[in-house]
Amino acid sequence: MQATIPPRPVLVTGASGALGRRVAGYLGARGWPLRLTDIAPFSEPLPSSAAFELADLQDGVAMLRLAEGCGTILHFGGVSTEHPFEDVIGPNIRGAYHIYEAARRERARVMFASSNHAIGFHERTEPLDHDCSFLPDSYYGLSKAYTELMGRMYWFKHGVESVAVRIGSSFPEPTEARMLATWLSYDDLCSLCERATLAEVVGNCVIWGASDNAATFWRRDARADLGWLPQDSADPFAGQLAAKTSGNPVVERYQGGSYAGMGYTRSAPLPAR
Ligand code: 15L
Repeated sequence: MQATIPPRPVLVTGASGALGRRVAGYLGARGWPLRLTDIAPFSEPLPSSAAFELADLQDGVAMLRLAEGCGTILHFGGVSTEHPFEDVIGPNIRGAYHIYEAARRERARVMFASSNHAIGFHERTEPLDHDCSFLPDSYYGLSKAYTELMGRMYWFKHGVESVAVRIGSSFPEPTEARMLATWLSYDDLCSLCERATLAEVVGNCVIWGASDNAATFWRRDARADLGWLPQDSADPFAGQLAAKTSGNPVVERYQGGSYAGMGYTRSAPLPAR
């Protein structure tokens, strides 16, 4: 069967990171015209349909130029773990603004690599739908929540479509008990990026970025509109990982796990919700 190739190039930010590289390799192997960018060099052979340019998300002019003619921006760039506020704000907030401005100018769609840390202070016992309240567990999670809101503003004000993927834990395989709920396989991530690009209409929607895990914290989202169904599951790892917990009650209580526990100074725990 002939692979579907999007009519306009796809810009991938954060292309040199662990997830960006995977996605670039997967889409490049399908012959998609790709523009890859990152502040770090691309360490793997470049797909033949791809061009790479070193650039900083904080350089708005560079982002406008890179996005020229693109139909979709897969936005993986920025800091991808918890950092001091001052280190997060430039790449993740100013950077996201440059991406949405570029999308507005090009009438492009954005797939934003958001994170479970935008809602990480929800309890693990509380199943969430896509329209749950933001409850960030870190400066990093706050930047993800803010960028999701930015996407909402650009949709209402400018008609820029975006898919915010609240990625759980995307690694080669799950490595601890929490990931029995949050794990997203690389293959499921890549097929999600493909569907987020090819789906006819996405509006402004949220997807829980997790594989088909029985232990999930998450329920309803817009995956049916995208035509995306995860194929992998953390379930086969349950036997070996179920007992692999942190022993820290804050970390074990909240969906964001260790991010909720980082720098935690509250003296008395909040009552259960
Ligand atoms: C994330 O957002 C991080 O990028 C990743 O390194 C993991 O910490 C992941 O969340 C997770 O929650 O497991």
